[in-house]
Amino acid sequence: MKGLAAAAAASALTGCRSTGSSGESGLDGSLKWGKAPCRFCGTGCGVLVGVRKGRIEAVTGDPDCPVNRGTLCAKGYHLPGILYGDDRITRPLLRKGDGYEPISWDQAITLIAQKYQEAIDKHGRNSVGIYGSGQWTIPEGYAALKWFKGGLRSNNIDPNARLCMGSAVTGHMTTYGSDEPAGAYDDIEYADAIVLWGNNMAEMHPVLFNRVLARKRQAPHVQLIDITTRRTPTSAYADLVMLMKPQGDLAIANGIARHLVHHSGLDQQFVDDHCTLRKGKTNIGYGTEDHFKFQDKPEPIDLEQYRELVAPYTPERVAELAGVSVADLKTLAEIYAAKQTRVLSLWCMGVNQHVRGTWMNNLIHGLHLLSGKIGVPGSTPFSLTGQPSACGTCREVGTLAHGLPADGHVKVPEHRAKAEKIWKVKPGTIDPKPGLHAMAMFRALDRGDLKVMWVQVTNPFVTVPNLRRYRDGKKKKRDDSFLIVSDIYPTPTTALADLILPSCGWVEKAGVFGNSERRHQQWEQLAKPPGEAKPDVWQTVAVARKMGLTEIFPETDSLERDLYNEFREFTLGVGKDVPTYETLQATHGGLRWPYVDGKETIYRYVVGADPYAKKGTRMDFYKAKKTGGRAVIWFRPWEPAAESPDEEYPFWLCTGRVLEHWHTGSMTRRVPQLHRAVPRTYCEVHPEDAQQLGLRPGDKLRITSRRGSCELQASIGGRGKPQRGQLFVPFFDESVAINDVTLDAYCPISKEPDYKKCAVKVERV
Ligand SMILES: Nc1nc2c(c(=O)[nH]1)N[C@H]1C(S)=C(S)[C@@H](COP(=O)(O)OP(=O)(O)OC[C@H]3O[C@@H](n4cnc5c(=O)[nH]c(N)nc54)[C@H](O)[C@@H]3O)O[C@H]1N2
Ligand SMILES: Nc1nc2c(c(=O)[nH]1)N[C@H]1C(S)=C(S)[C@@H](COP(=O)(O)OP(=O)(O)OC[C@H]3O[C@@H](n4cnc5c(=O)[nH]c(N)nc54)[C@H](O)[C@@H]3O)O[C@H]1N2
Ligand code: SF4
Ligand SMILES: [Mo]
Repeated sequence: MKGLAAAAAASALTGCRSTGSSGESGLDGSLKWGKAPCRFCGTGCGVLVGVRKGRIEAVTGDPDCPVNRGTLCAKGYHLPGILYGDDRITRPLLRKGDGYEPISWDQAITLIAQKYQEAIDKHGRNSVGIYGSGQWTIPEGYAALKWFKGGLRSNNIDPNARLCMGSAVTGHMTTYGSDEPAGAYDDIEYADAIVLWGNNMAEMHPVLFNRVLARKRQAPHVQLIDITTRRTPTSAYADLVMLMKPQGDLAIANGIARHLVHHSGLDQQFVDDHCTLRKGKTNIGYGTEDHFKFQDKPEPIDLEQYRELVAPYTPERVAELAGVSVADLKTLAEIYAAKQTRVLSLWCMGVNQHVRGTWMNNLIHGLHLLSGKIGVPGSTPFSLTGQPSACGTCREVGTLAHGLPADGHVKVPEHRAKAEKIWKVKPGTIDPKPGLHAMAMFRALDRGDLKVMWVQVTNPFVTVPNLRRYRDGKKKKRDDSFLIVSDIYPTPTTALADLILPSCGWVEKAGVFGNSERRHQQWEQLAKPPGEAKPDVWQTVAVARKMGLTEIFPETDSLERDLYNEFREFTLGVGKDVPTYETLQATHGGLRWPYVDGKETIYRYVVGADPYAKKGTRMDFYKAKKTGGRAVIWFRPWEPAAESPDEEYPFWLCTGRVLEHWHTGSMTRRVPQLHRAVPRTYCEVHPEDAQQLGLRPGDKLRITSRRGSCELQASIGGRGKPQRGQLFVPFFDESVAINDVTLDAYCPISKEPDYKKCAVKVERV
């Protein structure tokens, strides 16, 4: 595989580098090269794609992309295979009895328009919804947002990124007044210590993890700390592995904060110059009830009050709450306290998929603000993104129930007015009330309140928690319910659809993605789609136009270019300036915003590095308008998980992923090499628990929670090693509905569910 890639790389250099943008489609029979970002994880590796006669023959890492500098991970090298499974959906399919019949695109578009209009006429604009994705391209997400909020006047648009980056968004917004990180991947190359707060980087962000390992090789003093509930392949590279109890992170972070303000490490000058302190509500609930509502109430506090609030988090108490040793805690606290040590904190789903996810995000940012470890190369809190464009499409475009582009919120009159002006719709068009967030949308579907729903580039009937409720909800016979699903393959979600639409995948269409470090990358259509497959953006716009919204979606020769450039208008002058589509077309490896005067920004908010940062000594938190340009250090306490093991359900269940597969496996399980590598899911069990349960590797076991159960094989001493009393199951295998077992409790602030913690029992089958 690697040899093939190296050969491809050699020819790619001449075939693509010189053109600066994509090659041609290779229709004349020669191999033509084009550029694209990888369509998997939020790392955002640049890929060179070799196409002959409209079919991808080779891929290689783009040596000109600063993210990956020519490398790829196993999934990246198998990108072509994900498009060439033998059961691609090639025609629109309408449910007829128990089966489906093919219909034309014209019939499909007319039917969707009619279904949406009927539901709106009969039940109001809140009876319809669209559920999208962090795998949407920016033009796809922007079109859906504009159609819904500017056209249908409904705010019921939310993406799967709610299940993933929701807490990162609320974490950034409540800390800095603007979403997305201050730092960039460049920080890796300057860090003295890299602290992972609950992420398995070796498997989930492998190419970025390579950069971490390279940094360690170049500078052997660099420490890697893995705070985790389970030993993962990442742990093998760590200098210190802190195995903690689930939910123990809240205690650990407070313990370090206590050390900083009671002992050493507080950067008083930085806090005085750039920060302000707050506490919020406590005992905030878990969102398990329908119609759950929560509004935080920030209260200003001073440093003395903060000191008192964190005082109870003594090393002994933290050790008890988190199950870690006092000695390890001290080591970690001293890393954050040491004046000269540059610390990079990284995190992903362990922190975000958390019933106190916003709090955990606030706490990690807080450690860096208290110690002044931000805005210096190598020192920064950096939230890793899951999907390729959760940042670009969901967070920057604002395809969230409350969102508008560039940090906009439907509640804010000026944000609505700006959108109405750019969209050229009547003032007052946008509904000021946020719509249904992801979990609320699925609950509304179950209750029958949501009549028409379109699902694009996501597979929710595998991936939402407490799945049985929502699957059964969709199966209830209702004459007025209509589910549309756009996908490239049949999935458990298309199996529930009333209408299935064939989509173009990855480079079968043009697009733009935005990765974890604010980098936008554009690509052209390079390969031929199968059958009648159409880009998702085309599908959305066709329906909008059919519903009479031709003024907001005028005819054009490039939807992608026009929609992207229109989205760009929102970003200009507000510190989120993205380049034009044309600039991105001519650039290899993308550019990071704010992009001003032809220059990208690596270190956001840093005076001298960010063109918007003008005031202040070192940093200028110019987006924190509500707090007078000061970043917020939050006091957030430890609170228990929504559900903890008890006598009846004595185990913790954690769920997640493996290196070879992407989420529900719809794509990677169709690549024979990846499928063979990990053909079925499994349940990791600690050897001593296994012995007590009478389980040997490969034995069948049943996991049961208060919500559901499933059967799968035991893995003992495999790739990941859970602690005693804990289990781990990857969710890539659609034949095992592990989400029937998980709990739909969520962070009351971000509404992101906690897939990492629920109580289960296990038995041998
Ligand atoms: N190969 C591959 N790569 C991917 C993906 C994929 O499907 N396959 N998906 C991408 C996406 S969308 C995402 S979101 C990311 C996910 O990337 P990660 O978050 O790295 O991976 P997960 O397997 O979801 O989560 C595993 C981590 O959760 C931590 N954890 C469990 N409980 C707790 C807790 O109580 N507190 C804390 N702090 N941590 C806890 C564990 O320690 C473990 O390290 O991966 C991205 N990359
Ligand atoms: N138990 C458990 N559940 C989880 C999580 C967990 O850790 N544990 N993590 C959550 C997180 S972080 C995430 S991000 C979600 C991910 O959850 P999903 O988004 O539901 O999972 P994917 O498999 O990525 O679904 C993407 C779908 O889009 C299809 N597709 C691919 N390309 C295209 C295209 O160009 N157009 C269209 N229309 N379709 C396309 C694929 O075939 C696939 O069916 O899962 C969440 N669910
Ligand atoms: S690290 Fe992520 S973006 Fe890079 S090749 Fe692998 S899956 Fe693709
Ligand atoms: Mo994710």
